[in-house]
Amino acid sequence: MMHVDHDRMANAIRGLAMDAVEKAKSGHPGLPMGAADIATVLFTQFLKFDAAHPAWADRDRFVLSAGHGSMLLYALLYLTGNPDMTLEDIKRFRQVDSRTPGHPENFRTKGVETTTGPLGQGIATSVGMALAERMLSAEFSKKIVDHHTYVLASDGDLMEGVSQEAIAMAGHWRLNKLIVLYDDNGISIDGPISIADSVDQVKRFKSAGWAAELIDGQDQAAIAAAIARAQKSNKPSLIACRTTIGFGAPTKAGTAKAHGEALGADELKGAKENLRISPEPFSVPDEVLKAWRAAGARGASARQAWEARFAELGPRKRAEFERRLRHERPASLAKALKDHKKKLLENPLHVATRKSSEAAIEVIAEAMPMEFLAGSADLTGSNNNKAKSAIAFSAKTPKGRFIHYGIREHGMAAAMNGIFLHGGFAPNGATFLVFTDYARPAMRLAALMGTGVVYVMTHDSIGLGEDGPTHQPVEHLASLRAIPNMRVFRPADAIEVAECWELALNRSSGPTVLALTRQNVPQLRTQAPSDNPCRHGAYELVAADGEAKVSLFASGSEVEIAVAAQKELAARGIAARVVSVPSLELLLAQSEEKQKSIIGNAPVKIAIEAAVRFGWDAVIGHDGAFIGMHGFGESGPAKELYKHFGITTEATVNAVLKRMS
Ligand SMILES: Cc1ncc(C[n+]2csc(CCOP(=O)(O)OP(=O)(O)O)c2C)c(N)n1
Repeated sequence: MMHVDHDRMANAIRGLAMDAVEKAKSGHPGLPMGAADIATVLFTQFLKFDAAHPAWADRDRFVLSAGHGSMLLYALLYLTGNPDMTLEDIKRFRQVDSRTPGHPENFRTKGVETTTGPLGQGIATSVGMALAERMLSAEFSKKIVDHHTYVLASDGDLMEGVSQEAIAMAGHWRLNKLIVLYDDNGISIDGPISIADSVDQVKRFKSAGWAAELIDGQDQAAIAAAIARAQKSNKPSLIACRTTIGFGAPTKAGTAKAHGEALGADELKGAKENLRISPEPFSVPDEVLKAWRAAGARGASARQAWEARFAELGPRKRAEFERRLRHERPASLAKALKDHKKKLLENPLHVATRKSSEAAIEVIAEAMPMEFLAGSADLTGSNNNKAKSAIAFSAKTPKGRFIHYGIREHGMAAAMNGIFLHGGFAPNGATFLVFTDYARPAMRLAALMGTGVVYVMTHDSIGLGEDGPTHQPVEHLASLRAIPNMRVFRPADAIEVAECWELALNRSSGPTVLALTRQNVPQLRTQAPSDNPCRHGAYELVAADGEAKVSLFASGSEVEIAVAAQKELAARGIAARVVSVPSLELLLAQSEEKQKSIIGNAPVKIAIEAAVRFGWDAVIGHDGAFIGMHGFGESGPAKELYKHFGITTEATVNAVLKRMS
C-alpha cells in the first residue's frame, strides 16, 4: 500500500470540518483544525477499534468531551469507514434528522460513545466508563475486558466544576486506562483563556493523582510518544497538547474568530492553500481515504482475536456477559421481589421508605450481586442504599460493588452515565433529593441519552425535619418531572418501594428517580397483585363505599394522610376514594382512557403532596384543592412542620367539606 503521510491524513479532517461548517453556515471549525494531529495519531496508531463494528465490546472508548468540535468526530467516523457515516451525512451537518447533529448524540449516531456539548460532561462521563472497564475486567478477566478510555477535552471542559470532581475520583481510583488529551489552545469564545483563567492544568492534574505532561500538540512524534508513556502509567494520564485553534487558517488561526463560526470564503480558500488541500468542497484524495480506511480496519484482527477468546468462555459466562451488556435483568430478580412482597404482606414494615428501600436492596443485591452497583455522595448511612454484602470499590478492591463517590453529586451522576453506557452494570447513586440540583446537568443528559440509571434520593420533603429549608426539597419533584424521559417515583410504602425498584431496574431507556422519606410511614398496601400497579403511575388504593363524591390523590408519605382523611369522611357519610400516585408523569403518559379510569369523575378532587402544586392541575383541575407547600420549608421536627404548613388529615377533610358545602 502506498504510504500517505500524517499531514495529509490530518488535513483531510481539517478540510471536511471547514467545508461542513461552511455549508451549514454554523458550527465550530477551530477545534477540529487544531486537534486534527492529535486525532490522527490516536486513531491511526493507538485506538483499538474496528470501524465496521463500532459496538464491539472490548473496543477502546473515545469521548469527544468538547462536543462543539463535533465535526472532528464525524470526519473520523467517515474517514475510518464507519458504515453509518457517509459523505452525504457530512454534507448534512447540523440539519434536521441528520446523523451529524450540532453536538454528538450517541442515540443518533453509531460510533458516538456518549452525548457531549455541555462542557465538562464528557470528561466526567468517561470516568464512569473507565471505572466500569476496571470492574468488569476484574470480574471477567483481562482476556475479555481490557481497553482504554480516551478523551479529547478542551479548556471549557477543564474550567467546568464537574471536571474537578471527575479528575479527583479518577486519580483516587487510579484509573490508569483513562487518558485525557487536552486541546490546550489557550482560546475560548471570549478570547484568550488568560482573561479568565490562570490554572496550571498539569500541576492541577498531578495533585489529583494523575500523570500529566505538556507537549506540542501539533507534533505527531511528540503526541505518539506521550500516548505511549500514558499507556504504561499506573495512574490516569493528562496530556496537555499545545495546539493552535483553527490551524492553517491564514488570519483566524490562534484567535477566538476560529472557534465557532464558518471561516468565510476567503479564509477557507487561504486555509486550503496553506494546507495544500483541494479547493473542491468535501474532496478527499483517494489515496488519503484509503489510508484512513486502512486505519479503520487496523483493529479487525484484534476484534477477531477477542471473539476467539470470548468463544472459549463457558456458555454460562458468555451468556451472562452478553445479558449484562444488553442491560437485561436476571430472571431471579422478578422472583426475588415477588417473594419479598409476599413477606411484606405477612410481616408489614412500618418504616421510612429509605429503610424499606434498604430491605428491597438486600433482596435485589442477592439476585444480581455483581451488576447492582450502588453508591452514595457521602450519605451512605442516610440513603440506606448499601447492601450488607456489598464491599466498597477501591483501586485495590475492583470487585467491590459500593462506590463512595465523596461529596460529588454531579460527578457521581455523570460517572453513572458512563458506567451505564459502557455496559455491564445497573448503577444507582444516592444523595438527598434537594441535592439533585447539584447533579442536574448530568441527570438531564441521562434523560436525553436514555441511560437506565437510578437515583436514590432520600429525605424527600419537609418530612426530613430539623435540617430546615436548605435541605427540604419543595420544587424538586415538579422540576424533575418536567425533564422529558425522566421517571420520578415517590412510593408510599414498603410494597410500592419494591414495585418501583423493579420498574426502575427494568427500565433501560431512561433514568429513574426514587424519592424516599426520612420519616416513618405505615405499610398501607394489604395486597400485592401479580402485576405491578405502579407501572401505570397511579392506582386506586382505597375504593369509595358507593359512588365516589371525592377523589383524594397523594404520593409518598402523604398517602397516609389521604387514607386517614378517607376514613374520617366515610364516618361523616361522604364517599371518598384514595388514589396513590407514585409517579405523576407516568400517570399522565397513560392512554386517555386509562387516565380517566384512574382519575375517575368524582366532583371533588384533592391532591396532597408535601411539595409545590406545579403539575397537579392536570389531575385535579384548576379548581381542585391542593394540600401541600406554597414556599420554602422551615427548621423543626417533622410532625410539627406538617401541622405548621397545614398538610394534615384535618386540613384535607376541611378542604373537602368546604367544596361540598
Ligand atoms: C456548560 C457549557 N457552558 C457553555 C457552553 C457554550 N460554549 C461552547 S464552546 C465554549 C467555550 C469554548 O472554549 P474551549 O473549550 O476552549 O473550546 P475551543 O475554543 O478550543 O474550541 C462555550 C462557552 C457549553 N457548551 N457548555
